[in-house]
Amino acid sequence: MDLEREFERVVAADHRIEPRDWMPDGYRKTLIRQIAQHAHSEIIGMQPEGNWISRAPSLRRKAILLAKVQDEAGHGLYLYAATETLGADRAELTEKLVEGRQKYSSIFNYPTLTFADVGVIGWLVDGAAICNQVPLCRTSYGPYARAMIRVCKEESFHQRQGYELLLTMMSGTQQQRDMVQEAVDRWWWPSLMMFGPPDAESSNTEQSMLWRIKRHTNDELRQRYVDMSVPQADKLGVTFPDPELAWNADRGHYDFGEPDWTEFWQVVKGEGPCNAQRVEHRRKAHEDGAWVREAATAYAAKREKAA
Ligand code: BYC
Repeated sequence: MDLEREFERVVAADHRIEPRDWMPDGYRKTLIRQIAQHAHSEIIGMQPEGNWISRAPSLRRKAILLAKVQDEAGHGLYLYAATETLGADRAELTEKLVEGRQKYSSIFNYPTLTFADVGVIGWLVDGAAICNQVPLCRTSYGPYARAMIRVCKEESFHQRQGYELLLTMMSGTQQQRDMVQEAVDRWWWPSLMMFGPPDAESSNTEQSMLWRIKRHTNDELRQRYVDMSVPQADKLGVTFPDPELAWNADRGHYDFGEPDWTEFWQVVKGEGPCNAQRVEHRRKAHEDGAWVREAATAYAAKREKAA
């Protein structure tokens, strides 16, 4: 009982819960679920952009994209390490991912059809990620909060590279401008879905807010993201495919239309355009990497024996 009170006191005081502190089982389980989903998203998220590394239009763009995709791998690793501080087993989490028993972000189940998608992912997808993850730097679990600080720094760099790529394309030919607009049209609604279902349908938000794992609701963050993105779109010279998007002076926010939640749940259930392909690719990469894991384990064992 004292332990529970101490846990509540630490959370209420906005201090951090650390790995060896007592925590309720539900808190541990929710964290493992959210952080694992986040880690899987970073790792699966390498695929849509990785698809363009070999076809980047210049050496500069190739080097930038390679570095960005590598950063996402790094984010996945910090996050898997954070789940390990909660007692999760990394290999088990990967198994759950490839068997479709654990989720990853819906956004990565859409295809990247043109090079403009690389810019739009940087701008809109990393932009949504930042909006969602900056508050997570104050999440109540210490290792997750600290991982988020570094991740957010890198994500903001990613967002700027995406925006810079798009600014370059927008000052090019009409065909390039059309490519950018077409990519924005495809990614806008899926990027709004990244924040999760509407608050009324979000099964975890209430408890996660009480535990200060989440600091804002899904709808609050979605609104913040729309408000942040509209001026950026204006500056870039593109529009969002939403006839209901309009400034509401009374609310001091943009009004916007409802994402297609039927599509969202289909994608979450595994029926999006690229779900099967993404998971299969991850499964194969994991299998192909077995010899590296075996060699690393054998090397570590040999060093331990020698020491
Ligand atoms: N996609 O109760 P809710 C990145 C699930 S990586 C799929 O609101 P919660 C990046 C949810 O899991 C982006 N599933 O859930 C990487 C729950 O199902 P379960 C990833 C979704 O957890 C590379 C159910 O729906 N970012 O940015 O309170 C390159 C009900 O939802 C989604 C993170 O993971 C979705 N979009 O809130 C570039 C951030 N939304 O588990 C960029 C950390 C919801 O009960 N995560 N679901 O079966 C979070 O902040 C929260 O987990 C969410 C969802 C806001 C995503």
